[in-house]
Amino acid sequence: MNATLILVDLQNDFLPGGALAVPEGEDVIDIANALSARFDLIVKTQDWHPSNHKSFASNHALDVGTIIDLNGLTQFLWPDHCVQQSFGAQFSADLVDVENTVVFQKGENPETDSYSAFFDNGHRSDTGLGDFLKTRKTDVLYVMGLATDYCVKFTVLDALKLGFKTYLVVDGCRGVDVNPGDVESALQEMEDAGAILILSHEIKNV
Ligand code: VGL
Ligand code: ZN
Repeated sequence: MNATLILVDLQNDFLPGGALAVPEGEDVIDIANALSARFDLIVKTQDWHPSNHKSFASNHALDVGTIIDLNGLTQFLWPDHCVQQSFGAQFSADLVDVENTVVFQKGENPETDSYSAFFDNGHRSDTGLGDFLKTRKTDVLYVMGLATDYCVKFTVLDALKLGFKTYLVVDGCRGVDVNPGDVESALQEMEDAGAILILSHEIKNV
């Protein structure tokens, strides 16, 4: 067994004061640091949008929360966030740097959103993460981060489709909950798809 830790979008814009702050998002940083020290390979994902990204309400002169069709896909419009090179796109300064960490960016194409660390929302382009993990002989993934009901969920669902044994570290995640209950449904959806829901203190011998 070869396990990799995936830290999803632990970036300033998803943390207090950020453009798309996830409630209690800061509570997962200590867990990320504690787990990082125990894995041989850590992947950090980074939401990385150009300023003209079409998931931004501002680029349509519409309100945040409006739902539109974007190139054939349903798109919830977000505030501007994680703009390339901005402070908001940087990883939290409280995240401790560890060796053997690799960064995968997503969301660069202005025409499509990309919640999953593996593919864009239309499964039209590939970040290369799946092949990378296979070349590193990873067969087990532990996933945590922000936000449970968006980037964590779609990362986990794609990981399962690609055949990885996938653990979702529940206390290491927080969600947006645009509609109350979204986080609960996301956890259920991941479990139904085959994810194993665990708490960080239950992780042994990785
Ligand atoms: C995310 C909304 C937009 C996330 C990224 O990291 O969950 N959510 N972009
Ligand atoms: Zn985004």
